[in-house]
Amino acid sequence: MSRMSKLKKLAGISAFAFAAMTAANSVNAANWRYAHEEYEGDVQDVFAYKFKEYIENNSEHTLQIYRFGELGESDDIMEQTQAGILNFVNQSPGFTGALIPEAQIFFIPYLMPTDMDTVIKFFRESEAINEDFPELYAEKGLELLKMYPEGEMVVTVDEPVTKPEDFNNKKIRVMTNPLLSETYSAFGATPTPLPWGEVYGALQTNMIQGQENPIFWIESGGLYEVSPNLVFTSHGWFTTAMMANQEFYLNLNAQDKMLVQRAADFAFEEIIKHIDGLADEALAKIQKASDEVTVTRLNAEQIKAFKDRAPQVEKKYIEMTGESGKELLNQFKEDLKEVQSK
Ligand code: 6CS
Repeated sequence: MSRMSKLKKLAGISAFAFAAMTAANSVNAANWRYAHEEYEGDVQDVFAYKFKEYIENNSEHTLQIYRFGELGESDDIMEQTQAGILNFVNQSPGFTGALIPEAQIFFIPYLMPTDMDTVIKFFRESEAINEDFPELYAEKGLELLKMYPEGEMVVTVDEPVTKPEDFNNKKIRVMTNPLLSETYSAFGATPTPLPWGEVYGALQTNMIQGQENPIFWIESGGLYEVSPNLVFTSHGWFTTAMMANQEFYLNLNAQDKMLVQRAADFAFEEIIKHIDGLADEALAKIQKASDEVTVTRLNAEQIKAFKDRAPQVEKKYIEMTGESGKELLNQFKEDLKEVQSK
């Protein structure tokens, strides 16, 4: 056989092999389903679309994303994920706290630092976040892929608040975990747990007089229109978590498991860039859109009055979570100390 015909034959074989591989890949190609709790362009949506971009650029798989309301409330998408109807879900500890009590740790006020670089470092390096939480989620049939911060919590109220007494007789909406209710009781308010879908209407009809959320969400959800007094209390960060149905994840082959992990790492890095400066931009948009909005940044002395009430919430957290919660809290504090000392 001439050299040329040998080459042609080889090329034919490899073209055949390539076609066979591609066919095999497309036979194995799946359309995965992923739901989150937010709207187009919000932080969880950016995360989901970056995850999709990585998956689709690096495999034959495709990802179908469902935003808030398309499949129900946060609790509905979690149920659908646990049942295996959805493959991936982004649910915030604000709601997961009812299922995994330890996830309420994020609602112990003044536990998290306020400085964004320290917060990000903590999420990257913390043993509690990266080793202990995955075990707790696994007990509920969930493969935790990433926990990430969305922004500092800001309270919006019908009148500016500077001390706990100002919260008296005010119903403040909280996400549906019992510890967050304890926090607002400790702050002097009457906590009112509500799913997200009911918040705007409840503020508009004065059924509640306030709520807490990161600034980007106060802007994108138009909350400032019905709750115009923004109070920066420095008491915590809105944290969220992205995970997979564990049975689905464990049944993936090694290559796809790696793909999913890398896609989550990629989306995390992109989200860190995305949230940098986001709060300031959103505040500027709010101030441009409304003359009614007031901004109150509590000073150190005013913060102290709220912070002094944090130990009673920490005590409640330990009562609610027992030994496992106590261990997690110790690890959490150790990790925070480590990142803060660097
Ligand atoms: O307050 C809430 O319920 C919503 N807040 C944010 C920032 N994301 C989703 C969540 O449902």
